[in-house]
Amino acid sequence: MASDSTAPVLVPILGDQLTRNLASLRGRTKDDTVILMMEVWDEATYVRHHKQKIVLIFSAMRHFAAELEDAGWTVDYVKLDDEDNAGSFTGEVARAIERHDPRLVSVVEAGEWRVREDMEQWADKFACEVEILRDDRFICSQAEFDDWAEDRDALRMEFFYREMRRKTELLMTDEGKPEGGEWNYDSENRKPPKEGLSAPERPKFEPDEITQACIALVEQRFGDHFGSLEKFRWPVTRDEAEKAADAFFAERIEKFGPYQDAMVAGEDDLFHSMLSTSINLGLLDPLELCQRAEQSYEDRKAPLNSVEGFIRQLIGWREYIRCFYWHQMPHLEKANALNAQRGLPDFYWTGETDMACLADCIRSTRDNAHAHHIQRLMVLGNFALIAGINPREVQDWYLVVYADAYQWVELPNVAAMILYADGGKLASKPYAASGNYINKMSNYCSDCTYSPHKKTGEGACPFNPLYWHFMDRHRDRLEKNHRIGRIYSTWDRMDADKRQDYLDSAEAFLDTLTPADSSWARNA
Ligand code: FAD
Ligand code: DLZ
Ligand code: SF4
Repeated sequence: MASDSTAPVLVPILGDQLTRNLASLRGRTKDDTVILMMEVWDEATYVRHHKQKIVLIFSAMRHFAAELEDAGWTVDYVKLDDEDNAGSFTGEVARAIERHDPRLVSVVEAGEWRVREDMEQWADKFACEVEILRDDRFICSQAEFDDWAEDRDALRMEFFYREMRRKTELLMTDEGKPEGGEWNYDSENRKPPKEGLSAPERPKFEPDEITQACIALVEQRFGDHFGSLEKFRWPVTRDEAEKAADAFFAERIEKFGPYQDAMVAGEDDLFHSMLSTSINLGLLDPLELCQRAEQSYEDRKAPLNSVEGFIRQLIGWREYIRCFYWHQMPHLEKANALNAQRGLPDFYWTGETDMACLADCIRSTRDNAHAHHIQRLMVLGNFALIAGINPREVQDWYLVVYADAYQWVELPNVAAMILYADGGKLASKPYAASGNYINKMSNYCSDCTYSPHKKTGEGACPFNPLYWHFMDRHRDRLEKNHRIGRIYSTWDRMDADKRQDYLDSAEAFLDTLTPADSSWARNA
């Protein structure tokens, strides 16, 4: 161990910590700091990430390292193909300690359980002091959340969100009341798409030399992973991410609110911000984005339902989901309250299905490593829920396919929000819906082999019988739920033949599903 006070401080920066405002960098001086960034095999392969996700992370890391070096920092950057690459964060930090003989390793806590567990061993493993700092890019600390959650059976986002509004003073009047009188304008976020609804195209960033090198690396080393690289246009630097944010605030936030739940075939972005990849990497600060949104409202450039809706996603859902993850881990990963055991259908990977809604969402996922929230929730997620797909396979799929996916944000959304696998700690009811919902909120059904109006038998939208099959098989649990229990009186009013028809149609459809090979998601 270096006792010498002139020895440097080693600051490892992980792939989703790409900001100069990181707690481990603040207050450090350039001449006694070595920044360590590592492309490692373990991270690139713990699931078989979408190709765009690996390119995005490596390219953003390489750009950030170059930006730091230009600003005069010493950066020790380990590339995936470096000969002696140790393959893991722990292995690379050990090698860097040998190279630099630091007096201290100062790192910001990892966002994921898997990595944080390893990190917590560093102090014992290394003959060098190690400090693990809180990730203060998030507004709510875990201690604050745990306090709030204590003695509550159900952890509803809505009440947490009000606390965050008070804490940040976003959209609050001088009297401490919510702007406009209501905390939440969700009921104004559900406008169905009108004919021909389309949004201005978001800025697309052509791959520069660094990104092209990452594309070549990924084609060579991960060429058989899911997804296409052809449409890779994600922001990979802070400048690009800021341009993407500028375009959102200039052109799309106005309609973000009303059309938040709308879906249009081939319109992959609609009025969504498309900023999650940049926010999660650390290229954009969520609080600053919320302040910009609030400014749009004050400048009368966007209505309250859009601005409140956007702010709710960030200081409400995003913050809440992260704290919920740490509050519920590690058991959340194994939760399966509904005992769902069916394998993930192979069409989630191939996109080959006659169901037009699913086919479009999977196409967008393959082409862009992205699908917007309502597609993830009410099409892809709803199907997995009502068809009874086992949570582990659904979790793997979502973690693989989205460029913004890290376990801390993916897992609560999948296990708790879409699959109700936590038994209702997060969601007050399962988000189960029939074809009627998708028909109302999208134009998918007009181009589908199935009819949303047909309830059972040949040509019926599979969501219709699956919905009742789901409700029937979970009656014991759901009948007691005050938000969904009333549906059973509709079921009971149907004559017995009709009910049997639904159940038979659902069974017949489920029999047609081919389970996917697990090698899509994980290496053997
Ligand atoms: P917008 O619609 O413009 O929303 C603004 C921002 O709010 C997003 O950028 C995001 O940072 C935040 N946000 C919105 N909803 C959520 C939410 N439910 N949880 C956390 N943050 C939210 N988001 C991820 O970042 N990574 C994931 O792995 C991820 N997995 C999801 C899985 C499922 C099953 C579901 C239902 C949602 C998931 N989400 C995930 C949340 C949401 O779908 C994406 O954040 C959003 O689609 C990103 O696109 P956008 O930036 O255009 O979002
Ligand atoms: C997702 C990912 C991938 C694919 N590769 C790397 C990598 O090589 N180096 C790195 O620092 N981070 C990578 N990441 C993001 C990490 O998985 C993420 O920073 C942590 O796991 C969060 O806990
Ligand atoms: Fe999807 Fe059913 Fe509509 Fe087809 S009819 S697009 S399967 S909801």
